[in-house]
Amino acid sequence: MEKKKKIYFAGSIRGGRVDAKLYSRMIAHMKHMGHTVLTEHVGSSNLCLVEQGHTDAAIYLQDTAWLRESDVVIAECTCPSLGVGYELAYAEARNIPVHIFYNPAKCALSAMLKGNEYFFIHPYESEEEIFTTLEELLI
Ligand code: 6IA
Repeated sequence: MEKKKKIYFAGSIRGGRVDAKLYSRMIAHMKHMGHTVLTEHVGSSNLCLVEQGHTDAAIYLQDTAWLRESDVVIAECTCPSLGVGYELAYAEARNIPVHIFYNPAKCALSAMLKGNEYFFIHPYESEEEIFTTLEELLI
């Protein structure tokens, strides 16, 4: 029987919300597969409202706890984000598998990610490809 995973989904927040709807669809797809996504808020459309009332220190403590708890990190990195870069290095330091998705037509992925053999890099052209890859790697 396939094992249901605890997934840390990483996507840009203060780095820019241009891909927020894509994050939301990726999160919905992983949940539909029966997995737990610890960071569902990353795909939320009214994050600015929700963000009020959480101190940055509390966010950092909660997110790093979720990272340590996760079985795998799935990141969408087309929109560059300092926070996501930090999270990927944090996961690498703890031997948590990291899968990075990006659209090469829209960005040049940082050499610090693309050049690191630890990371599984998934360039994609269409959203369909993302979903197919997620299904293959989350079994
Ligand atoms: O530098 P960035 O803000 O783009 O970093 C984005 C990454 O940091 C995401 O993958 C998140 O896991 C994490 N992150 C950044 N801001 C928040 C946040 N803000 N909450 C949770 N994780 C965050 C408050 C909104 C929340 C209370 C709904």
